[in-house]
Amino acid sequence: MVEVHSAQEAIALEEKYGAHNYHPLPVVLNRGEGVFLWDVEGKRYYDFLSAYSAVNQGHCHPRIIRALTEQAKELTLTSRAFYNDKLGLAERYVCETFGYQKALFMNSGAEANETAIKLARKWGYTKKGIPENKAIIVAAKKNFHGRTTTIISASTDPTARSGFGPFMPGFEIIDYDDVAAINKALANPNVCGLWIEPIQGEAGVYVPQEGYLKAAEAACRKNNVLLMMDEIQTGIARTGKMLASDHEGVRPDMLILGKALSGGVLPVSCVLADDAVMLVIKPGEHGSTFGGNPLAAAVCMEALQVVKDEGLANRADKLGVLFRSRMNALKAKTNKVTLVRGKGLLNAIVINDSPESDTAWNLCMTFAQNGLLAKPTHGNIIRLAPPLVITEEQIHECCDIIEKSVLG
Ligand code: IF1
Repeated sequence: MVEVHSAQEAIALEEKYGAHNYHPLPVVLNRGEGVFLWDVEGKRYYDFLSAYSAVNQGHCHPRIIRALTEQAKELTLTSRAFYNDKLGLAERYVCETFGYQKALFMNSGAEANETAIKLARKWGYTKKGIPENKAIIVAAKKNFHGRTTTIISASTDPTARSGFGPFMPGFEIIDYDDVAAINKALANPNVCGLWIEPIQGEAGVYVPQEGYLKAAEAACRKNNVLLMMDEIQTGIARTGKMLASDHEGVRPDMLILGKALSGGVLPVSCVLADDAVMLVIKPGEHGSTFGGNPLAAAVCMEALQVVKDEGLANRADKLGVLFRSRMNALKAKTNKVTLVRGKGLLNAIVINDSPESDTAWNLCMTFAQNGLLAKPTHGNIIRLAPPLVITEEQIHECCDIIEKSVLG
C-alpha cells in the first residue's frame, strides 16, 4: 500500500490533487479510538468535533466495526432491485426505536432531507389537495440541511449559495425561534411542510427558546402541515436525549436522521414517518443505489444498540451540564469568551472578536497544540462536541486544556 511520509506531504497532495472545497485545520490524522484521534506523527488529541456529531459512539467502536466486518464478508450491496436479508430488520429496528410505522433509508444527510422534501410535496398534492406545483415548504433562516442544489435553495448563507443559482422555487424562509412567524406562514393553504432543526448546529449551536418546538408542532397540527425535523446533527443522544425533539415531547411527522446512525462508519441516513405520509411515494418514484444496503443496515442496528447499551443520552445530559458549568466558570475569568450555549454535549463558545478576525481560528490552533481538536464556525464561534463515550474525568481534562489555551 502507498503511504504518505509526513503531514506536509499529505497536505500538499490534497492541495494539488483535491478540489479546494474545504479549509481544514493543518492536522493530518490516521487513527482514531473512542474519544481520541492520532496524527501521522503519533500525537494524540481529544476529538471535540466528532466528525460533526457522526461519531457519537466514539471512533472505531469495536462492536460497530465487528458488525461492519462480519457483514462485509457476507454481502455488501444488492441494490433495491432485489430484497436483502438485513434491510427489513434495520427498518423494524429504527421504527421501534423512534416510534414510527415506516422508514426510508438513504446515505447522506442531504439525501435524507431531499427525501423529506419529496414526501412533503407529494403528500401536499395527494392528501392536502394543494394545486399542482404550488406546494411550499417553510424553512428557517440560518438553517443547514446539506449542499444539494435544492437544499441550498432554502439556505440563507451566501457562501453556500452564491454562484450556484438558479434556485429551486417552493421555499419560504422565516426567522428561526419565532412562533408568530410560523403561525403566519403556515396559514397559507399551499404550505405542505415546516422544515426545521431543533437546535441550529451550523448557526453556531443556536438553541431556541423553550416551547418553540412544541408551538411549531401545534401550528403544524392546526394548519394540516407536516413537521419535518432535521435531527441529523442533534439526534442519536447528542443533546442528552435520544432526539432533541424529546426535550419538549414533540413528535415530528417526518424525522430525518443521519450521521451517528452509523457511528460514523459509513454514510447512513433515513426518514421516518407513518404510513399516511410514507406511502404517498410509490415504487419507482424515489431511491438510491446504495440506500438500504445490507452493510449499512447491519452497521446502523449495532450503532443504535451501542447508544442504548452504553446509556449515551444520559451521559451526554449529565456531562453537558458539567461542561457548560466549567465553560461558564472560564467565561467569568476572561473577557475572551462572551457566551456559552448548547444542550447535552452539543455546545459552543462565542469568542470576543468579530467573525472576520482569526482569533477563534488561532485559538483552535492552540487547542490542537495542547491536544484537543475543534473548529470555528462563522469566524468567532467554536463548536465543542466530543464523542459521547467521554468520561467525567476526561471532560475535566479537556476543560483544563481549553482553559489553559484561552487564558494563554
Ligand atoms: C459539511 C455545519 C455541522 C447537518 C444537518 C443535514 C446535514 C448536516 C442539521 C447534511 C451536515 C455538516 C456537513 C459538513 C459541515 C456540517 C456542519 F457546520 F455545516 F453545520 F455538522 F455543523 N442536516 N452538517 O448538520 O448532511 O449531507 O453532510 O451527510 O462540510 O458540509 P450530509
